Amino acid sequence: MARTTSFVGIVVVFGVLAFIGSTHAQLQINFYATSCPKAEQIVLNYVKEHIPNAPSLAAAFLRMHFHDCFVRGCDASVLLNSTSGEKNAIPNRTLRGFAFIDTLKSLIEAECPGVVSCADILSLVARDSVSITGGPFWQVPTGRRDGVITNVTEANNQIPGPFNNFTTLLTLFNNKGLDITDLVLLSGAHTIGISHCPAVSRRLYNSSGPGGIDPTMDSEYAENLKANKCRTPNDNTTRLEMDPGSRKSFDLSYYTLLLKRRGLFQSDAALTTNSTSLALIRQLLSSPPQFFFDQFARSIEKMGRINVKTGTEGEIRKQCALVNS
Ligand code: HEM
Ligand SMILES: *[C@@H]1O[C@H](CO)[C@@H](O)[C@H](O)[C@H]1NC(C)=O
Ligand SMILES: *[C@@H]1O[C@H](CO)[C@@H](O)[C@H](O)[C@H]1NC(C)=O
Ligand SMILES: *[C@@H]1O[C@H](CO)[C@@H](O)[C@H](O)[C@H]1NC(C)=O
Ligand SMILES: *[C@@H]1O[C@H](CO)[C@@H](O)[C@H](O)[C@H]1NC(C)=O
Ligand SMILES: *[C@@H]1O[C@H](CO)[C@@H](O)[C@H](O)[C@H]1NC(C)=O
Ligand SMILES: *[C@@H]1O[C@H](CO)[C@@H](O)[C@H](O)[C@H]1NC(C)=O
Ligand SMILES: CC(=O)N[C@H]1CO[C@H](CO)[C@@H](O)[C@@H]1O
Repeated sequence: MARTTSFVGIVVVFGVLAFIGSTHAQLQINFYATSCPKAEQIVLNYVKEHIPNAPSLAAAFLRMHFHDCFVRGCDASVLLNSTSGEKNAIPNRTLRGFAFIDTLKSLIEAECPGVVSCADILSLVARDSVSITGGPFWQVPTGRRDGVITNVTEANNQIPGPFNNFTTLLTLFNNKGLDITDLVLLSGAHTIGISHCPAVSRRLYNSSGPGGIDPTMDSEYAENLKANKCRTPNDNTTRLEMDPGSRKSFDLSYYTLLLKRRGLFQSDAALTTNSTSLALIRQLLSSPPQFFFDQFARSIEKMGRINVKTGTEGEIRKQCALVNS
């Protein structure tokens, strides 16, 4: 019995080493320990100083990190100013906080010029801002390099949208090496932050149920949103929470709402349409919140490794909004 256990242990250790060795050799914890020892502290201090004044930015950076990683890997391509860049993509239109990242980058440049990538800065900001607002903490191995290409079409095609069904969502996640567990857990990010009416109007006004309401949405909830939030089908400015009453708190209530048919987007509701996904939601809800935090951390660390550029690939940008000239 003991022998079997240690044998399994050895196989697991070797498996993990082989995995790390083959796919992300150069990302490492505290990559900047000698080249810019204060980098991670500068990020954390800046986040601590500014996020408490604007807690909703924590959500903005979590989402920005996701959008970055899903297009060309986590390479800060989302931060580039370019008329044909990702910032111009449909899902980007509501991204916020670019100036925060640009200023933080300039502070780090002043400390160690040309050393710390914008891709790492964004990954660290996302982690620290969620963490200081009471959400989970996850490891951010560093050593990412910045990309030089940003392509609006890729962003529109590869970032999941609020109208996607379960199959499409899973396909888009699978395309990035993420699985059904990652889809369910990372969607839990919608426990914080805000959205705008265009992401939900079709479910309220232009669907197959009575009053144009999507029959998969709780009708009382839908009526309430129509009366108090998205009062017209074309409202494109009103903001609404995905997790009403709890949008600043990283907790399980997003999943509770899904089971009450009060997920805001079709893509949220879609997570209850597959039995495997539904079972996972139930498991999250019947476990202590720490289980959600741990599983979320596991999935977002995985997301942070998508197609990263390391070594001599890409560049270390001088300004996050511009490719080096
Ligand atoms: C599963 C597919 C996903 C879809 C279809 C989706 C879609 C959306 C949409 C439509 C919004 C609202 C945008 C607006 O109207 O302002 C939003 C907000 C948000 N999303 Fe997602 N999302 C998905 C997954 C994720 C993931 C994986 C994360 C992060 C790990 C994430 C984090 C967020 C956050 C934090 C917000 C609030 C942003 C803010 O307050 O500014 N989402 N998402
Ligand atoms: C990038 O674009 C933003 C918004 O248009 C602007 O505020 C910022 O100054 C630009 N950054 C650079 C380096 O051009
Ligand atoms: C952007 O990506 C699309 C889809 O992959 C591709 O067809 C297009 O040529 C790319 N645009 C540029 C400017 O590279
Ligand atoms: C999901 O959406 C895709 C693309 O819109 C569509 O082709 C597919 O038939 C849908 N799948 C289901 C099960 O509804
Ligand atoms: C409902 O959606 C269809 C298809 O997207 C569109 O043609 C129609 O104009 C919409 N109706 C309303 C009232 O928005
Ligand atoms: C939002 O709606 C207003 C008024 O209907 C319209 O003028 C504006 O162009 C819309 N904005 C976007 C981004 O669709
Ligand atoms: C749920 O999704 C998984 C992964 O795609 C799939 O294997 C399974 O057949 C789906 N279950 C149902 C009931 O659709
Ligand atoms: C933050 C940002 O750059 N948003 C842009 C997203 O794309 C639209 C056009 O589709 C631009 O108008 C926004 O400025």
